Amino acid sequence: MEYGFSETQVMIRDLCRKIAEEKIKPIRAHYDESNEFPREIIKVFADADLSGLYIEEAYGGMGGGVMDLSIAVEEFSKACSGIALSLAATALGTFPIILFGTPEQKQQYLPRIAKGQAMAAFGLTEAGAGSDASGIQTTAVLDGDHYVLNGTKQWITNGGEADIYTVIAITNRSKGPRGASAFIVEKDAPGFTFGKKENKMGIRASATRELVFQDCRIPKANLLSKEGMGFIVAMKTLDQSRPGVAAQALGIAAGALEEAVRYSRERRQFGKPIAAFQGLQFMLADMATQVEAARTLVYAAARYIDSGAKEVSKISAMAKLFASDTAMRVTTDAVQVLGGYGYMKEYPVEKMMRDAKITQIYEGTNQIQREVIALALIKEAASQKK
Ligand code: COS
Repeated sequence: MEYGFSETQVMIRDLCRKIAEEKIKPIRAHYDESNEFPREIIKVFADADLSGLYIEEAYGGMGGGVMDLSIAVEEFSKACSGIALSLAATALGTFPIILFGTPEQKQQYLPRIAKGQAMAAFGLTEAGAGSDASGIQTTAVLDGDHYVLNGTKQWITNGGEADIYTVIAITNRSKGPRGASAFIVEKDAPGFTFGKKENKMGIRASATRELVFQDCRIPKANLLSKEGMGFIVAMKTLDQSRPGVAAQALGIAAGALEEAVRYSRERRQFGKPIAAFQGLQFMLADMATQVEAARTLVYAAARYIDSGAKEVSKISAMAKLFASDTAMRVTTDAVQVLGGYGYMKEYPVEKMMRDAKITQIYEGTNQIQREVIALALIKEAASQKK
């Protein structure tokens, strides 16, 4: 199926599929095992002109949107979602600049990201502030021409590897969520260091680190939008980025389905391929139907965002919720189809099952997604009554 792709999107899909097959599949087990960051593949993305898929052409990008990014993330995630995440997490760190940056800020940062010369990351979460994003403690205090940041961000994807960080910090605690502000912090800013690298269950090719700010001085010009807009910057960014997590989950599920179908045609028991047994056929049929339903919702969300629609929180959260729950179910079933072999590291489905789990957790747990969806429903109903 072509899913109504434009010619460019078909090209992006085919190119990413080729890279996934030829460059990612052969190395995925190594990076999963070693917990190292796959620098070599970042260069492949850049050389293939894929780093700036979602960045305006005026800033050196390809001028696509969330849909083009989702196509790439899906294809790469079929092979390895940890490796694909370096691209998606750079997009997460770049969206605040795309959405809220001044022309000067865009000119300063976007071309480097678009050309693959710089990676980005997004710093919101802290040890005590996960779902409760407005509970962050990191502070930013204006001192002459600089802001001075103090605090620690936790579990930051691309941490230590990225060159450009968008960071949410409190500038006026008495104002609650309206007291947060968003900043661009470069890796070499004085007072900015990195904490321990996490040892994770899945997506192990992805770097997850703490960001530590100790009297970190950044130019005043690195404030994004206005003081007090940090929470809104964060929420709008997540609205834009959640389809990327959904695309990652979709890719994982689709990759696991491919493995399950292939194996069930090869594996023989009781004198015939296990694909000939109806119990297994029903499992494969359910898995495929769930993958297709997730794909439809992910593409709908991405296209809706790209259309310039204003209220995108609901569909974005729905896509993330549905695709990630699908990834968990489908990968678990894929392990079941492969049986004892599925549980072994020689086959990729056990890794896919481990990788799937995080998609139900990060960029807002699926409990938070349900809250976002319900709040949007209530808001819509209230506005219809007026
Ligand atoms: N777009 C624009 N504005 C938004 C918004 C959005 N998507 N979501 C919330 N806001 C606004 C609200 O309208 C409100 O504005 P006012 O101050 O004018 O009333 C303000 O932001 C505060 O919103 P709210 O009261 O709903 O904030 P809560 O603290 O209750 O938080 C949730 C809402 C739970 C939805 C939010 O904290 C969240 O998404 N948490 C998960 C964070 C997350 O995804 N973390 C993962 C790590 S980041 S990779």
